[in-house]
Amino acid sequence: AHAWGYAANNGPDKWVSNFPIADGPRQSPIDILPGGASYDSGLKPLRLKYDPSNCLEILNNGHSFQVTFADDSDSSTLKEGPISGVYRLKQFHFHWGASDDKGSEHTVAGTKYPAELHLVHWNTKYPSFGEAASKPDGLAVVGVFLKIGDANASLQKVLDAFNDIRAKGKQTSFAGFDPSTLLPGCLDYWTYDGSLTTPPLLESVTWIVCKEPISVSCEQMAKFRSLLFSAEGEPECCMVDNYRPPQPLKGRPVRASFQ
Ligand code: BO1
Ligand code: ZN
Repeated sequence: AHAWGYAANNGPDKWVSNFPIADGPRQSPIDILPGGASYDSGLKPLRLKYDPSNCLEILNNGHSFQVTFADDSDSSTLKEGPISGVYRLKQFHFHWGASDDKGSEHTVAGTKYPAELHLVHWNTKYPSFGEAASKPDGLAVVGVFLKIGDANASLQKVLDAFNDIRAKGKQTSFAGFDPSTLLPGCLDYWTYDGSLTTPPLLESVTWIVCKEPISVSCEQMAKFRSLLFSAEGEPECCMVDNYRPPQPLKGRPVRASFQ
């Protein structure tokens, strides 16, 4: 059996053979139809508290790159919004396209953004990320769209580490980064119950998708595409189009925190 990926022979259409939950009732991402989302006045503002000293390393995992955080205390957390209790930040990563006309996982009335940031948190009512990842209320992922515009100075700090993580399996220390600097000015959001967007596709994610995109320059988007899916010594394969397309909503409600 071959490992999952984003190529024709192992991409999103093939995942169901090894991960039958790919056809499950609460899969992600989805196409968000703003007119189909209901404003819920009971949805609270997000409370994000991130400690830059929890930021540890940056890793090319062969599917994306991720920035990993120490999650052994409640110092970097997400509270309120649509969730109850305390969720800890574990990592953030991105999905992007081969060109600027595609790359996001969620879409808004069919509109694709060039990339999407995911800040991944786990519910501390469970003992670890691994245990939380299989529970219906185990994870909360904040999604932020990237659009082409002004260069993003905060994102540039991340991109400047890419020389050291070009190939799959490479990692390097990445200390002192504050992920709140990647958030849009307005934290209005849509929320729905969904899944991990990569195998194992577990149906454990409360999705919180910000309405407002952040800006990134086309030169910065080009830098994402300089990473490799491949490991050192293998034929070079650019890391692009590492997104899953929208999945059937199957009657799930999508709520908006804003009118
Ligand atoms: S996503 O935010 O839905 N794209 C997403 C997809 C997959 C994971 C996380 C978020 N996977 C998990 C892995 C674990 C790993 C964890 C934290 O990410 O299944 O093995 O420990 O990095
Ligand atoms: Zn993701």
